[in-house]
Amino acid sequence: GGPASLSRFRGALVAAVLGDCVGGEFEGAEEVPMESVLQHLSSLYDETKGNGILEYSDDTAMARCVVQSLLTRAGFDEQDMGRRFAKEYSASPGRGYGSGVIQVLKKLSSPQLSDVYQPARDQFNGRGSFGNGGAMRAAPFALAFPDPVDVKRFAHLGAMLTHSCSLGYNGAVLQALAVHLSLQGALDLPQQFISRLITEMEEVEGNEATRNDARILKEAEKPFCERLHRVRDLMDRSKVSIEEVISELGNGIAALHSVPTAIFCVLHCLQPRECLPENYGGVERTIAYSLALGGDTDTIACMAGAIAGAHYGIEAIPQSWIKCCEGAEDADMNAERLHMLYHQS
Ligand code: 8NA
Ligand code: MG
Ligand code: MG
Repeated sequence: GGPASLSRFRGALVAAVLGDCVGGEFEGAEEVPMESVLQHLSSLYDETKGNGILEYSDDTAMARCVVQSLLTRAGFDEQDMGRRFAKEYSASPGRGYGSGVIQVLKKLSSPQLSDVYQPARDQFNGRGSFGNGGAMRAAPFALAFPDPVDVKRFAHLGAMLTHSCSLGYNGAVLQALAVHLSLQGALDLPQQFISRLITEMEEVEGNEATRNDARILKEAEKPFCERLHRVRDLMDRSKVSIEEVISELGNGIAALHSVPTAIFCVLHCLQPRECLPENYGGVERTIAYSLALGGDTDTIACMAGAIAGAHYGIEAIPQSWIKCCEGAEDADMNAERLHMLYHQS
């Protein structure tokens, strides 16, 4: 489809859910042979196997709250979004939330709370979380607001409800920007795509808060920019091993060690790859490759899925995958509603 077509919206929201559901199998695994990934994925095509529904985790649970809040309020409302996170957590606490963020979610349910951003600021002795929990639910911001200024602003504020460290919320801004650009068709020119992300993040990271957090955590002055340059270097190489990707970009629960990684997965899988079945389309390649990196597989596949889905569209997603993933059909319906909201504003 053309820029910001319905197919791209549906692809983004549905593939994010698939990445989360399918990736749960390998979450936290240190090494994941591609053979195991392909075996896991092959069972999804076989509807006769009836291997039950793959459940979604915190990634999708929180993204659903973001979507519902944006749709109900027809824009960003931090009180409403915070309340939805808290309510969702108390209704299903067993979705695999990070161990720190649980404190925030409990405090967010207090009726006495006067500043909805305060619980997040209190995390980790006042330094805030740098986990990828803000980034994993950032895609819907790109689907609600056509103007990149709004995408950046609201992805930042939406992440701040749980992640007040710049290495956390800037990961959410980067993820939302990647989905925004992909939705416009920017992945047709991969070199320009990565250059535009670097240019945007130069500005996003060009402030005192980022410099300060980066210094404390002994990272480069503009941590995400530095990682995006590594992504560009890896893109330019004809052969890259999984081990190199992990050591250059990471596969962990920090936003810095997973958002650039997810972006790389999408870029690397724009073309067929030797290690992946020839009959795989782009979304299948991207999700399979993300899982083979190990580590925080559900979240990396969820973020890569959103970016890839916005590029290839819903037609690239196998129906049989949608049928075995909890929440995938809901995501498809919500994508249509977000598409309307996006084109209204
Ligand atoms: P979070 O805010 O609790 O952060 C995740 C973890 O990162 C924390 O529990 C800490 O260990 C560490 N951390 C974050 N900020 C700091 C800091 N300033 N100082 C020291 N340590 C820090 O949770 P989240 O919402 O960011 O979740 C991140 C990931 O954890 C998600 O992928 C989610 O799925 C979850 N998770 C991951 C695994 C896994 O094995 N990869 C397992 C269960 C849950
Ligand atoms: Mg998860
Ligand atoms: Mg995870």
